Amino acid sequence: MTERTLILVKPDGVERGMSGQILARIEAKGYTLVAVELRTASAELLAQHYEEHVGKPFYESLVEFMVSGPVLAVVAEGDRVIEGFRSLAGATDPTVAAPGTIRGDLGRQWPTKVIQNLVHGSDSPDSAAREIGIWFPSL
Ligand code: RTP
Ligand code: MG
Repeated sequence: MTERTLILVKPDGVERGMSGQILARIEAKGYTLVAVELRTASAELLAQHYEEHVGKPFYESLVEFMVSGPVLAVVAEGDRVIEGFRSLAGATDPTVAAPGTIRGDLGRQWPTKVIQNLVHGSDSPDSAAREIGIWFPSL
């Protein structure tokens, strides 16, 4: 079933110059880019985006990291793209993410308070609809 997902290249990915190769992997998998925009997120926008994590021990560090530089916000479309991009991204912790995945190939452990793992991908159809509405209200 054709669907859409919200992908973010996080500040570590943009800063390390990996936006292009991450977009290339999304396209190589056969997904279509619907929207791509470089922007610096506000703490307010991130509180909406990471609603499920507000109040967790890592939340403040997560926001600090996510506002530390521009992110590349992407909407991608394709058959089962939500699950497919999560699979391309790999496990949350880049140290154990499988080789072949974005996090497994390009991520490494940083001595920071929060895991810096290059990308975000919506984790369900409900999350995708909610997150696309937050980042791209006109879509
Ligand atoms: P994301 O939402 O960014 O796609 O990542 P995810 O589903 O794989 O992981 P999630 O559990 O939703 O966590 C969101 C992001 O918060 C950071 N995190 N750091 N203990 C920690 O230091 C910790 N736990 C989570 C990561 O950047 C993670 O991707
Ligand atoms: Mg998540």
